[in-house]
Parts: sequence; structure tokens; C-alpha cells
Amino acid sequence: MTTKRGALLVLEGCDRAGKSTQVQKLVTELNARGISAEVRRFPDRTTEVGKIIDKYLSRVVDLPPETVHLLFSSNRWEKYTEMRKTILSGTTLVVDRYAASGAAYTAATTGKDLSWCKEPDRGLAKPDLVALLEISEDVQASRANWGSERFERSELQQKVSSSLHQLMDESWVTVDANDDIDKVHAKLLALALSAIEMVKDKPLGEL
Ligand code: T5A
Ligand code: NA
Repeated sequence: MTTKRGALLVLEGCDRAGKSTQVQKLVTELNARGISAEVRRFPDRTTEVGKIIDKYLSRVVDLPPETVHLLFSSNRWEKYTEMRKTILSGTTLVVDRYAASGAAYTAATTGKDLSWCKEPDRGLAKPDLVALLEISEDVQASRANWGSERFERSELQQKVSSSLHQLMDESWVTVDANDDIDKVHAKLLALALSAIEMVKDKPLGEL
């Protein structure tokens, strides 16, 4: 019997939409149901490139936006081989931000067109499902530590949201993330379980 592959599931959304909270809960619940699943996150601030990104986001260093864009993409390429291998060996990855964040934040901060912004990520593994967590401006501003990092300003977040919407294809779904944590979790769990079931016999795509 050949091993069925895992799914590549991505949670996207503006800052404080609840992505990290939900990614963690989802993996815990999938594991509790006997499904092999692990968390990945971008930026991954632990890698060599990730350390520079962390300094940039916390305003320790300044860099040109094009440089930052390539660093975020490079950070995903650092993890490409390992992620692909893990998925193909049967483990589902639940990823906290991915290529769409890369394109949407740069489009929002620089005004560059989305096709320019998407190019460095071309060839990465394509998500089987992208769940776009949507929250209102008021809810966003009420969540912990709002405004501490570089991109946390409401007019910028609206541009990010509009870019994320432009990136949607048939693999995306929107999820109302204004609800309490458990309600959002229940919706995401249902989506994840059906995606994991559906991808088993499908090849892993490429961006
Ligand atoms: N970026 C990222 C780019 O520019 N290019 C790229 O390629 C990538 C990958 C850092 C920045 O980098 C940019 C985007 C970002 O500006 P990050 O490390 O993902 O990216 O950002 P973080 O600050 O870690 O995370 P976010 O701000 O995006 O928050 P999350 O993960 O959406 O939200 P979470 O789960 O941490 O929750 C925030 C707070 O709200 C509470 C939580 O307990 C927490 O206190 N909360 C809820 N409260 C009430 N009801 C709910 N349903 C709640 N869900 C969560
Ligand atoms: Na987060």
C-alpha cells in the first residue's frame, strides 16, 4: 500500500485575525483524532533569513521593501524541501501565513502589482486549502498588543485585506473570525477534515 499524502492547509488574514491561535488548536485536534499533522509558520523567525525578518519587523533594522519582499519569500524557500517531504510522507501541515501574505503585504506597502509580488514564490508547494480569516477593524484593534509591529496600522490592513481578496482562487474559503475562538475552530476543523480526505489521491500542486 502506498502512503497517502498529507494536505497543505494555510490560514491567512490580517494581523490579529486569530491565525496562530487557530493553527495551534487545529493541529491539536487533528492529532487527537489520530491524524498526523504539524504546525508551520511564516515568517519562521528561527532560520537565518528569519532572524533578519524579525529585526526588520520589530524595527531594529530598516531595509528597502523589495529586499524585505525577497527575504519573506526566501524564508519560505528555506522550508520548501522539508515541507514537501513531510506532506508526501503523509503528514498534514497547517501553516500560519504563506505566500499570499507575502504578496498581499508587499502590494499594500509598495503599490507594486500582485503579479510582481507573486513571482518569487512561483514553484513553492501550492496550498490545498487557504482559509481566509476575516475580522472587523474594531475587533482587530481590540486584540492584544495591537499596533506594536511595523505593519499594524488600520489603513494598511485594509489594503492587505483587499489584496488578499484579489488573490483568491478555487482553493480559498473565507471564514468569519469575529466569533469566539471555539466557533471559529469548529468551522476550520470541518474544512480541514474534508480537505484532508479530498487530497489523498491528488498530486501536490505548485504555485
Ligand atoms: N508578513 C508576513 C509579510 O509582510 N510578508 C510575508 O510573507 C509574511 C509571511 C508578522 C508580519 O509579517 C507580515 C505580516 C505581519 O504584519 P506574524 O508573525 O504572522 O507576521 O504576525 P503576528 O503578529 O505573530 O500574528 P498576527 O498579528 O497575524 O496575529 P494572529 O496570528 O492572526 O492572531 P493570534 O492568534 O495571535 O491572536 C491575537 C490575539 O487575539 C486573541 C489571542 O488570544 C491573541 O491575544 N484572539 C481572540 N480573542 C477573541 N476572540 C477570538 N476569536 C480570538 N482569536 C484570537
Ligand atoms: Na500570528
